[in-house]
Parts: sequence; structure tokens; C-alpha cells
Amino acid sequence: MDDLLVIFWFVVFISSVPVSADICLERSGFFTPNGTYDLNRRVMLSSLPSNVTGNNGFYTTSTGQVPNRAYGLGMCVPGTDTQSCSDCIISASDRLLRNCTNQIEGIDWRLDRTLCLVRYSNRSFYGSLGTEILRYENYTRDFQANFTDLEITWEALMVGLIDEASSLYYAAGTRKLESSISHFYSVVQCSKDLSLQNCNQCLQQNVIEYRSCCRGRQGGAISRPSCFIRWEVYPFLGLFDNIPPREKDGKRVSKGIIVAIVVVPVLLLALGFALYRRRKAYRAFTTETVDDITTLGSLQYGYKAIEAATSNFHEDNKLGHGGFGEVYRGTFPNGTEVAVKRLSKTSRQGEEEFKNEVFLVAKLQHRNLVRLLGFSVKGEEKILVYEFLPNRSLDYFLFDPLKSSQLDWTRRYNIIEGITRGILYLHQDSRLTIIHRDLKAGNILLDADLNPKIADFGMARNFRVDQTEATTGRVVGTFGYMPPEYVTNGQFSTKSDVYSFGVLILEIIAGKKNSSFNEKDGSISNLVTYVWRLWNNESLLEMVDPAVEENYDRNEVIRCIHIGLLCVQENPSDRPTMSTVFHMLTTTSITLDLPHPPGFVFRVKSEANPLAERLQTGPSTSISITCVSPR
Ligand SMILES: *[C@@H]1O[C@H](CO)[C@@H](O)[C@H](O)[C@H]1NC(C)=O
Ligand SMILES: *[C@@H]1O[C@H](CO)[C@@H](O)[C@H](O)[C@H]1NC(C)=O
Ligand SMILES: *[C@@H]1O[C@H](CO)[C@@H](O)[C@H](O)[C@H]1NC(C)=O
Ligand SMILES: *[C@@H]1O[C@H](CO)[C@@H](O)[C@H](O)[C@H]1NC(C)=O
Ligand SMILES: *[C@@H]1O[C@H](CO)[C@@H](O)[C@H](O)[C@H]1NC(C)=O
Ligand SMILES: CC(=O)N[C@H]1CO[C@H](CO)[C@@H](O)[C@@H]1O
Repeated sequence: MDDLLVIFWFVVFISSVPVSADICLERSGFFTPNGTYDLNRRVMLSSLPSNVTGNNGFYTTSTGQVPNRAYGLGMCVPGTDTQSCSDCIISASDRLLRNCTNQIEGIDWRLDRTLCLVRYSNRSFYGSLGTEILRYENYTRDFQANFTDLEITWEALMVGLIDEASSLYYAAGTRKLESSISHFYSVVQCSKDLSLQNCNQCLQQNVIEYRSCCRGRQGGAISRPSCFIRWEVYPFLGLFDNIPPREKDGKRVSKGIIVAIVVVPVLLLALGFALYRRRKAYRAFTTETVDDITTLGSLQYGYKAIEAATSNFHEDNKLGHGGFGEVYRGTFPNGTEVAVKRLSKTSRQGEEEFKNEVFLVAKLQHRNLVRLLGFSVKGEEKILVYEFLPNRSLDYFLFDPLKSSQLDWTRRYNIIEGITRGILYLHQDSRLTIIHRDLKAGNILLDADLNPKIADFGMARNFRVDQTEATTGRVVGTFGYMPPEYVTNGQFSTKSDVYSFGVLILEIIAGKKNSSFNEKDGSISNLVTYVWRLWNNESLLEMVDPAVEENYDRNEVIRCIHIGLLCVQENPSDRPTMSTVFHMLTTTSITLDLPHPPGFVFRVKSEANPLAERLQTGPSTSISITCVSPR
């Protein structure tokens, strides 16, 4: 019975012609501006932000008396923090008020730091399935990839997400293409006033719409009054932070089934969906549930427990010296291993400020960032507890003649891509703009499978989105990775991280440190300059680490070096943003600009300790630095 119903719905849908109504629905009629209905609508919309955030992200309400009563609905995707949800609802309401000056009904699926929905009408629409298309965005760029692979991947991802949304109203997930390193990222959401069955139907209609409007497109969105989908080839809006990719899991669903879904006509497809819903085979796609907002209390570790785990900070447990203090290995009684960072006591940060910062950083979760598990404070002593990664850091492999051969080109490429994703998340997708300020091989940790995870982020300072550049009186960073504008003027922005990232790419390819690189004849004393000279001589591949052997895709390597050179350009505004870098890496059809000469920095003198690489803050550090740009 269920199955027949689904097919029925598909037939109904196919015969209906989509109407593109955007956000103001004209079919419901018009009202007189400044009249009673308009007033009720405004009052109702202004009450939504607080009521939606106060009610778990979903709220319906109405204001005024029939016939001028205004009905409303507001919703944010699960896991959105209060501020972002409230901002998004306000932004959607504002747009509705601005654009729908006299339309009785309006609906806005808004993407503004998160995904939310605001809807108003003069009738009670709750529970009824609205299937006309409000809008579809059909991004102009075609995907330059194996088309079959692309279709199979897209549909398999959607099938899994729709199945999941059929019990939760919402799902976000990602799936890798077989034939490329790109992933599809997608979010599907139903309005929560619907029945789950209607939710399923509405979303399936979007899949069908996709086939007529948007096949082969890199990104797009389809909205109806009752549901919404969007997909991209990059993670957007921080909605994927806690979601593992599906490439491995996906294999459990037989390829034959997926191919059938792509090829067979729509009716069979509907049947397929219905049957699949029965079989629990789809659990293969289920994503992990998103963490709820962690409370500060649950992040706090007892100081005694930390002391015990590290045998009272015993030398034998010392892992090294990180950005702001010493790092120890700790083992809790249940066997859990952690990395414990004992912050230098010189930091003048107060306890409240420290806790706030920990709270913010603990919310940054991404598979390419080292996870902060918690903290501990006792008097002057401040401690951070991180996940423990067994494979130490990238520099340990990269600059060691014996270990570097473990990093073949595929691994190095995977590391470059992972670092890109991690920084992109910090810069743009984490709801705060976080500038790392000390990206370097030593701050890239490797997990058991040699996947990169960025360490030491976020504790320095964080920024609201509107604050993209700031100046600092103190220079914190590492020689060889610092961009010229930072060293000379103390200016830093996301483009400073891009510079350090460029150096890092070149180091990963060359297997050599930028700062201690020397040409045999002594003419060149850093890697960036050397690569720049090879670029001009068109002999780029000479720089590739001999440990990689001949086992690599020449075009891929050249493209990475090219991207590296674009990132280290002297003028920050010439450097690409991390999202551009990500696109350049994942979409080979994008033509890259020619790089301008790099800006770089070298040390003229440093008396105290010529080998000291780190320039930590402190009254005794005196530096003298010159910036030159080679011609
Ligand atoms: C509605 O009221 C606003 C301010 O009260 C006024 O500026 C606007 O002209 C009015 N619009 C109409 C159509 O009366
Ligand atoms: C809102 O109205 C403006 C001006 O009429 C228009 O340019 C814009 O596309 C509209 N936006 C939406 C989402 O309807
Ligand atoms: C909503 O407004 C339209 C157009 O004025 C009207 O025909 C309809 O009856 C109204 N609906 C309700 C429930 O008042
Ligand atoms: C495209 O991908 C499919 C499925 O992954 C594969 O069977 C086919 O050989 C690929 N075709 C090309 C031209 O790479
Ligand atoms: C969307 O893209 C397809 C090509 O894939 C094109 O045929 C269609 O006209 C586009 N639709 C819109 C609304 O741009
Ligand atoms: C249930 C609920 O939270 N209602 C609130 C909705 O918003 C208005 C105005 O902000 C409040 O007065 C209500 O208490």
C-alpha cells in the first residue's frame, strides 16, 4: 500500500508544471500595505527569532484576529547555535518584509551562516504539503568529471540523505566521487510541520527536478514550501563539520542498484525508493548524529587526574614543545590517551578569558583539526587536553631522509588536500573567522592513516567575520612561514595563513624546509626563491623530493607547485582565498593565473641563538628582518 501511494505521488508530481515563485507567493493574493494584516505579519515575524531559538529550533505561531490573522513558522537546522539561528531568522524575516511588500504569503529558505526557514500566510498552512517549486538555482559551471560517476554519486548520496531525513526531517552528508578526489556535499531539510511521509515525498520530487534542471552541475539548490535541498562540491556553512565522508560505507550498497536508479525511468525509481525504505540496507548511509552544544562543565578535567595521567608531568612523557607551552602524553586509568599541553605561565590571560576561549575552540570540530577535548585550571597553571595522535607531526616525516619515503605522492597530495580543508574550515566555515597565524609542518599532526590534522589553532585570537585584518604589537610565528606584511607591519589576515600554507605546499613537494634550504653554490638561501627560479626556467619538476621517486602524476604536481606559488605572492590581495585554493585543487578545469614574484623574508641577524626557529614573544627577543622581492 505504502509503495503504491508513493508511485501515485510521483505521477501527480510529474504531471504538474513547476512554477518559479521565488519567495513571495502571488497566488494567495495581495493585501493593503500598512493595514491590519501587514501589522500582524510584522509583529508575528518579530517574535520569531526568540521563540524559535527558545523552542529547539522550530516554532509556529499566529497573531491577530481572522480575517487579518497572520500565521508564521520559523525553523533552523539541527545543531545550529542560538546566535546563528537567531541571525538567520532575522535575516530571512527582513528579506520577506522588504521583498514581499503586499503578497499575502511568503516563504524564505535562507542560507545565512546556517540554513533556516521563515514562512508567513493568512491561513493555517501547518501540515499541508506544498510542492510547487519556489526557486531553483542552477549554477552555471558544469562538472568536468566522469558523468556516469557523477550521476551515480549524486543520486546515491541523495538516496541516503532522503532516507535519513525520513525519520529526522534533516540530513547532511558527503560522498566522494570514484573517479576524482572531489566530494559532493549536500543538505536536505523538510519543514517540521509535515508528516514524515510527506517529507519523504517532497524531497524525492527534488531529486526528480534535479534531473530536468540541473544534471551535471557542480552546485545547486531547489526549494519548495515544504522542503529544500542544496548540493555543492565543497562543504558549505559548517554544516558538515561532524560528518564523516561516505565513500567507504557507500560501497555496502551494491553498485548495480545505484546504476539502476540512475538509468530506469521515474516510476521504477519511485518503486525503488519505496522498497528501499523497507529494507534497512540504507542504514549504510546513516550519518552520525551531530553533537549537542557542549557545556563548559563537561570540558573541565580535574587537575589531579591530569597530574596522574602524565605521572606528574614526567620528562619521559614529554612529547615536545608546542606553540604556547610543553606537551605531554597522558594516559587515563581507562586507557584513553591524550596530549596534554601545559601553557607557559607567562600568558597573562585571566581564567574567565581562558575558559571562554577553550569553549569556543572546543566547538571547532573538523576531521582535519586536532580535537580539543577539554581543559584544566589550577591557580596559575592552565592546561589544554587534546586528542592524542600516534604519528607525530609532518616535519618528523617530511624532513627525515629515512621516513620521507613513507610519504609517496598520493599521501602527500592527500595531506595537502586535508590541510586545505582544515584551514578553509577555520577561515570560513566555522561561524567564526579563525586565523591560525602559525601554520607550519610542525603544527600538522598525522593520524594513524597519515591523514593531516592541524594543531595549535584558535587559542591565539579569534575574529568575527567583519574583522578580517588586525594589527598586533607582537610578532608570533615561525621563520620561513611568515609573510612579509606580518613581519614588517604586524598585519595579519586570512591571507597571512594563505602565505604560510603556500610555503607548506612547497615544502611537502620538495621534502625540504623553506628556511634551511641552501643551494650548493650558496646563491639561494630559501626554498621559495629556488622554486621561483625553477618556475622562470620552466624546470619545476627538479624540486620534487627524490624520495617520491618517479611515481607521480606530473600535471598534478605542477598544479600544486603553481598553487603554492600563487599563495606566496608578495601582495596579500594577489593571493587566493582558501576557498579558491580548494576549488583550484579539486577542479582541474579551472585555469590558474600566472603568479607574481613571491614575497619572502630572511633573517639578517639573530644573535642570541642562530638556530632558534621560533620567534616567541618575550622582552628579550630582538629581531631584525628585511623583506626583499626577487626579480
Ligand atoms: C506605510 O507606513 C510607512 C511608515 O509608517 C510609510 O513610510 C509608508 O509610506 C506607508 N506605506 C503606504 C503604502 O501607505
Ligand atoms: C528582492 O527584491 C529585489 C528588488 O526587487 C530583487 O532584486 C531580489 O532579487 C529579490 N530577492 C528575492 C529573494 O526575491
Ligand atoms: C487570505 O486572503 C485571501 C485573499 O484576500 C482570501 O481569499 C482568503 O480567504 C484569506 N484566507 C483566510 C483564511 O482568511
Ligand atoms: C566512469 O565511471 C564509471 C563508474 O565509476 C566507470 O565504470 C567508467 O569506466 C568511467 N569512465 C571513464 C571514461 O573513466
Ligand atoms: C540548468 O542547467 C541545464 C543544463 O544542465 C539547462 O539546460 C537549463 O536550462 C538550466 N536551467 C536554468 C533555469 O538555468
Ligand atoms: C512560547 C514563547 O517563547 N513565547 C514568546 C514568543 O516571543 C514573544 C515576544 O518575543 C514572547 O513574549 C513570548 O513569551
